[in-house]
Amino acid sequence: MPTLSQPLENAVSLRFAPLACALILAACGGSQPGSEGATNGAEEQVLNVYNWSDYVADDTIANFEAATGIKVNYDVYAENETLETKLVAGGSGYDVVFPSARPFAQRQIRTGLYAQLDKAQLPNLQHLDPDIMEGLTDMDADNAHVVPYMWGTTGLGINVERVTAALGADAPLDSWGLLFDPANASKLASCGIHVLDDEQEAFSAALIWLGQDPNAATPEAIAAVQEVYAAIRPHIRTFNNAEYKDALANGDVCLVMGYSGDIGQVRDVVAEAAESTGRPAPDIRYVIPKEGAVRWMDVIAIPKDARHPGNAHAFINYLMEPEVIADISNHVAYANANLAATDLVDPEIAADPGVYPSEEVRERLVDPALVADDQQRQRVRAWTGIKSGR
Ligand code: N2P
Repeated sequence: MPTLSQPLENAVSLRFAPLACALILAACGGSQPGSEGATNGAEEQVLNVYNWSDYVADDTIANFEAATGIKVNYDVYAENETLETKLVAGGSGYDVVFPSARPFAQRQIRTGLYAQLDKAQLPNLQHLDPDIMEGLTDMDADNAHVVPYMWGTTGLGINVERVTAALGADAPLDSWGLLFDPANASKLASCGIHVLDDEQEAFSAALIWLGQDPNAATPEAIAAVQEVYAAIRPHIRTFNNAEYKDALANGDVCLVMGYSGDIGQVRDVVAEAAESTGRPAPDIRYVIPKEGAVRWMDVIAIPKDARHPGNAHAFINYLMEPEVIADISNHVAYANANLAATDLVDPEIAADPGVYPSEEVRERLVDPALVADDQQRQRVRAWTGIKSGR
């Protein structure tokens, strides 16, 4: 398989510029949450946002700034744990954050890390899907602290030509076995495998492959997961939640465990770049494996110690504008929770089964669950060992 051409690589790197910023914040103007800006009444016109990388449209922040006069300091992260560490330490300076609902926001609400939302300042709540809102009430009574943002699944991102070149035409593209069966992983090692550095997702994926409860955290389940990864560890190049996108787009790897929309973004970037060079686009595919997958939801919240809660409410309300959130879904290839935005989502995205899985596939999706603190600690310890090959 020829490597991608220089112009294509450049186009890919350009498109993922915000991703690079996630890694080198300082070089991209990512500031420590500051307090510059004019004041308006009691609250200065500043908002400090901390979000996942590549999780808004190119113009979302600029449009909000233009509409409100509020200056946004926008930083990004790639792991829930990074956000959680800052929240727990306190004094993060962030006014709006985007944790995954389960088990992260669930735990963070319990430990009192978030402010209660003032719904009078959030009239656009009326647009949100009542079923999704209801589904969050077991972890957030009365939807008092978090607003659903985007949801997706965790599955496999595949460069189809390169994987079938390595494994043959009958490669199990629809199965976690592509990654977890050492017979496959060993043959894919040279074209490259990346796995998410996401203990929650990576543990559940291995347990699903084993046919076990994806949220199990017993010593036996942890040992079983360790065994799964030990068998393929020599074939995994790295564990990461952001660089894998560039790696898949550039042809540095042929198989990744990844978040659904991230793979959709890679597919779109590669297709656009190929179009501009007149070369055929590689077939980059997102697969929800037949054995099942985790469905996650990311939510928006205001840390308890936020210094700009009024601006935070204005931003959250802005993100619930149907046009704004539809534009974000169109850009990041994740499904949103806004019913009024449904008709505004690009037909291509709306029809993408990787973004909106069919009823039949949805039956195989599972939600992450909060496990006991000591079990969680054991899982995290085991995950650290898995990554380092111990
Ligand atoms: C955005 C990835 C967010 C998905 N790049 C993880 N919940």
